[in-house]
Amino acid sequence: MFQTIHEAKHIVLIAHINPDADSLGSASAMYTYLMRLEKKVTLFCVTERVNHRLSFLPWFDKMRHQFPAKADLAISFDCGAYKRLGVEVTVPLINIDHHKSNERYGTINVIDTTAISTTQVLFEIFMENEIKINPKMATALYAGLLDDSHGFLAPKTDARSFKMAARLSELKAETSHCATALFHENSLAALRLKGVMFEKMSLLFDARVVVHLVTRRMMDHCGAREVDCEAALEESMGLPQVELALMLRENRDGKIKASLRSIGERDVEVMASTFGGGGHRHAAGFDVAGESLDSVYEKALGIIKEEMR
Ligand SMILES: [Mn+2]
Repeated sequence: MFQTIHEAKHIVLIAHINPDADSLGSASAMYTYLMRLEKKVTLFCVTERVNHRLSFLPWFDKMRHQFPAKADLAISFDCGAYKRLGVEVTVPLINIDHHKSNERYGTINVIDTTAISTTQVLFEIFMENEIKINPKMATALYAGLLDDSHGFLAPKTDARSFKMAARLSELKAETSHCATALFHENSLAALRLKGVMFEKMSLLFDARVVVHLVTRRMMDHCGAREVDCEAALEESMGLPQVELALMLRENRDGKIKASLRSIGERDVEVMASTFGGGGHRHAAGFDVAGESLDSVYEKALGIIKEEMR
């Protein structure tokens, strides 16, 4: 991987569609490293309205939404599926990720499915190769760790996560800044949407399954963004009996976006894959084009019934 990087002149760092702190944090840390190597670097993300909570990440302002024509290498971060890149990549591609469902679409694939975040994959590569992690890089790497571990609450959180956090803290990561930006800042629109979502939420199978159906109308009424839905979904997993949660949302592009969450033995990645989606055991998703919310719901319910039988 490093030889390929050293030989390249203009490198594009790709964060996935609707990027999260893990994808963008990984790209940000790599950006700093490549600047040190005096490379020409472009931070690319096809999504134009990126979640503003992530604006604390170094190089956020450098993000571009046009893929540069003259690039000779691309590196993708946290993109399990090729289509999540949101662009046709015709140059050599390094695929750095931790999703079990990764399609291995890269020229070089650096995938560690035991890692809790893509920033953990990158952090360990930097450590192994004795690459100096400065405070900017430490903050970006910590952001991905914090977000993907849901603030160190996710079941996958372990000694390896805490060791990484400790090391990044020593390296001057702005840990409390990351926590505030990712978990404490709230918009009025997001809070309003949460209220509406919990009012409309249904509980099925003796309250072991939560369903949120989020219409375009609900989103527009609250002025909420697509990313604002996720918080309510996560919170509903805290209900005492809940083992599985499904959220279906009408996206602005007309697609139906499904998000699944589970705890314990239930594997939502398998469920999502029956719809051509992917993700992790406890958090997965898929999207469907050309169908109504109700028809996707009916199909998803069929799969859930199978699962809960
Ligand atoms: Mn991730």
